Amino acid sequence: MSAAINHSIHMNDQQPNPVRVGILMGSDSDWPVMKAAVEALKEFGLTAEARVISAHRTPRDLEQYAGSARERGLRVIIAGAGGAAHLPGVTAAFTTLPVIGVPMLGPALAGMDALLAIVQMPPGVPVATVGINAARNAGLLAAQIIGSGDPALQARLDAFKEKLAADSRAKNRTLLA
Ligand code: RP5
Repeated sequence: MSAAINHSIHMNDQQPNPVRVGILMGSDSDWPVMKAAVEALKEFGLTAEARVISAHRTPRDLEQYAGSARERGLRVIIAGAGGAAHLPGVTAAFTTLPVIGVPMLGPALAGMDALLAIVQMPPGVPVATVGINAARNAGLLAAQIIGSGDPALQARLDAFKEKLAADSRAKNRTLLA
């Protein structure tokens, strides 16, 4: 293990609210969409770290990041990419942590290129794929994955679902008015 990773593990474990989710994106141009995942996680008191790492431009950095993620205390990785969109799949190749892929809306093919690239993983290397640009749902899914082993977080997720239902039912009152 490199000294940098060792230091990082130590620092993360010392934090009162350690980083549990890694948010990867192929470029900083993905950030305006991907920041919705960070915001969703914050609603549930979860801390994320965001990094620009590209499966094509910096593949060795990706191996290092994904390969050390579990040791550093991460529980889920969310990866957003557009176009050829190999980032989520290659991340999943280097870790057994759950990986959630966010297909980014691109200029050429309306995000269908990224959606199909991310969802069509080979047997044995799953990526949980959310909708095109659906970074908020990726953050919520990451919270639910972590919450499955955390009763306090589960209670917050239950309250969130109840509010979702109440807000939905309230729409009937507007229609009837
Ligand atoms: C993809 O290429 C990235 O995820 C991004 O969506 C896109 C363009 O990157 P930039 O040219 O903006 O750096 O791999």
